[in-house]
Amino acid sequence: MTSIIQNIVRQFRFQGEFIFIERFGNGHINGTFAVYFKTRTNHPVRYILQIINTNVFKRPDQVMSNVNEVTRFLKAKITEAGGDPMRETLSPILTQDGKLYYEDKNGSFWRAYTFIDDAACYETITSPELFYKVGKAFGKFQNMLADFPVDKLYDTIPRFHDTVKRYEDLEAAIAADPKKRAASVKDEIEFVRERKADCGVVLELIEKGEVLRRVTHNDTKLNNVMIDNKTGDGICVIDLDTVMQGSALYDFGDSVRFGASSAAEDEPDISKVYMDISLFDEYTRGFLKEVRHSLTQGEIDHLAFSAKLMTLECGIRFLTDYLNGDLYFKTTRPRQNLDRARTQFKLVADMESKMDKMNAIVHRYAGM
Ligand code: ADP
Ligand code: GN1
Ligand code: MG
Repeated sequence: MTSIIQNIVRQFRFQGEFIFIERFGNGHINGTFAVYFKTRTNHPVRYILQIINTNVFKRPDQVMSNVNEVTRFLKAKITEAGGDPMRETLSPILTQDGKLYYEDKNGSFWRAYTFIDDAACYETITSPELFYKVGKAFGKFQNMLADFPVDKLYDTIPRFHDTVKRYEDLEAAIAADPKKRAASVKDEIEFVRERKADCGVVLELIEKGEVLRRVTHNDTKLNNVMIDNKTGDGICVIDLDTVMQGSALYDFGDSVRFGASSAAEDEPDISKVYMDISLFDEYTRGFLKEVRHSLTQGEIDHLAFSAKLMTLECGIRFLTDYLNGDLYFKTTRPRQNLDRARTQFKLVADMESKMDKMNAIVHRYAGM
């Protein structure tokens, strides 16, 4: 272990004697490590150690304040319901001086969590039942936060799901074209421009009060929920960095975007990519089982549309990042962001052709 990492590990109140550290998980934003310790019982214990991406999160102190408030609130709710507060939400490990994060000499911000054991994050859906359970987990998460005092939350990424702004950011990247890539993605740009009118739909509904502002997760990707190895239930919603005021539509839509796809988010062969309607059905069943009583008619009527909108928005973000030279999302190969954008646009087109079916499914489960 290099002395740099050694120094960072020493800053946190981990139990036991350090054994080793390894890179962990597949998030696109933060740097995640598992750190292993030997304890007196000789049973190794591991923790999650993360370097917060300050290119994405300009105020890591505010991110950690949100995480602290939200996890404390959730722990009380989980305990009240007879659950396990150490397993059903994140538990930050404090630094030696009792802080939620450590700032190192280079100005990097580190934080740590207990490791949720006997559970796993999935990168693809392995059975329809799994996606039903993921839907339930995110629905339950929204319910538990329904009475969270929203004024305690910072906007960790302002206008995060403002699709109109995302569209404008894309136009700005096309105009600046710093890597001279715009000419090679004319079809993708055209695809987005044809859908400009879609971008403001949910924002307008929020303005009109037909869709409510709620405390939501805002990044409801499949690998942001931990699945219990024994029961197969969605045991713990993680990656709480973007929990802030949002819409139920964002959480529903973003889950469908990732989990109902037939292929990986960066699949280069888009002929393999489509939206699996049976997986859409499963997720909708799980999510609405938890939240259908609290949703407005305006929300129910736009759930299917939101799956398309969140997919379009994410595609716009990947394309923008590709044009800007891959500065935001982690990449492991050239053109990965372009491949990601293309899969999203293929999904959007597929959802457009299935929109009637998707709406019928939503209304069936909403009316149960
Ligand atoms: P990112 O913002 O980069 O997506 P995440 O907080 O989602 O970072 O963490 C990345 C991955 O690390 C997750 O997808 C999950 O596999 C793993 N992970 C994060 N927190 C925990 C935890 N407390 N216990 C076990 N695994 C975790
Ligand atoms: C990022 O952090 P991660 O990998 O869970 C991104 C999401 C995107 C997603 C696309 C803070 O999620 O908004 O939808 O990648 N998170 C942030 O896979 O920008
Ligand atoms: Mg994540």
